Amino acid sequence: MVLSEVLIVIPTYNERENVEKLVKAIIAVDEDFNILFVDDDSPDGTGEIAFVLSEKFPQVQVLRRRGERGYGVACKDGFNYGLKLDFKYIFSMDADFSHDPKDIPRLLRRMKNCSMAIGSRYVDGGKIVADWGFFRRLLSTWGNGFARLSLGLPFKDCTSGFRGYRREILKSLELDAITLDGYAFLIELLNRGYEKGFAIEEIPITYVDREKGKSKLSRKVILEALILVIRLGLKRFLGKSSQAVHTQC
Ligand SMILES: Nc1nc2c(ncn2[C@@H]2O[C@H](COP(=O)(O)OP(=O)(O)O)[C@@H](O)[C@H]2O)c(=O)[nH]1
Ligand SMILES: [Mg+2]
Repeated sequence: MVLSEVLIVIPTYNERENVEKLVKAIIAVDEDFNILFVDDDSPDGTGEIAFVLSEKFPQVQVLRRRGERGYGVACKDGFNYGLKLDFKYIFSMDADFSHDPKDIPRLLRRMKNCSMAIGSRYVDGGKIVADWGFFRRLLSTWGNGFARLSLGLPFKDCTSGFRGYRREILKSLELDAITLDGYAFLIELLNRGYEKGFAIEEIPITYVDREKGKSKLSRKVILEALILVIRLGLKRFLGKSSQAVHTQC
């Protein structure tokens, strides 16, 4: 481990072709960034490769989880690790180069004035460079629009996994109570942070589709996010209408 304030949490599942290149790319940006791979016992040996990298680079640590799978839980374990070791700034990013390590300093600079910085594909200046089919594009844009409207969130990209958090916000979000996975995990964290009044900013990024390996996006992940948004949306709506009844009385 190197002495610094920044930890970058990278959940991995079957990313053997990406991890070494990613470590080198992050270190090229700033050799003081610490990197934590949280691997769920990937069958393709990503965990072993990450472990070898951790012996070669003092910046790299590995959390190998056995018998459990999930993007959300992996991030949560990574965040708890960062909190325990007193990191001031904790990032999450994907292992597949969809998120550019060169953007980290830009997010970090903005975090001097806010508690969470979201690498956003949907604000002005942000974009997606991907050969996504109709369904994936629809899912991302409509999914984000639906989450925004239904939860009343003033953010354009609620499902970006490229984020920087100050330790204070992670500490106050009661991470252990969140059991959701995938996009639902990301939406839930954002919603909690917003409800608690933390300053959250979106910073434009260019999201590039992965070149190596496969997406783990599953129907279960999509369904879970949909159910969460409907549940929280209904809660918000019912809360508002009962407030209106009280005001009328
Ligand atoms: N530890 C862990 N990481 C995961 C899991 N599923 C996905 N990931 C990682 O989370 C990141 C985003 O996943 P990805 O498949 O690229 O999702 P997509 O970008 O929505 O298509 C990548 O770094 C994956 O390796 C999982 O079950 N466990
Ligand atoms: Mg990806």
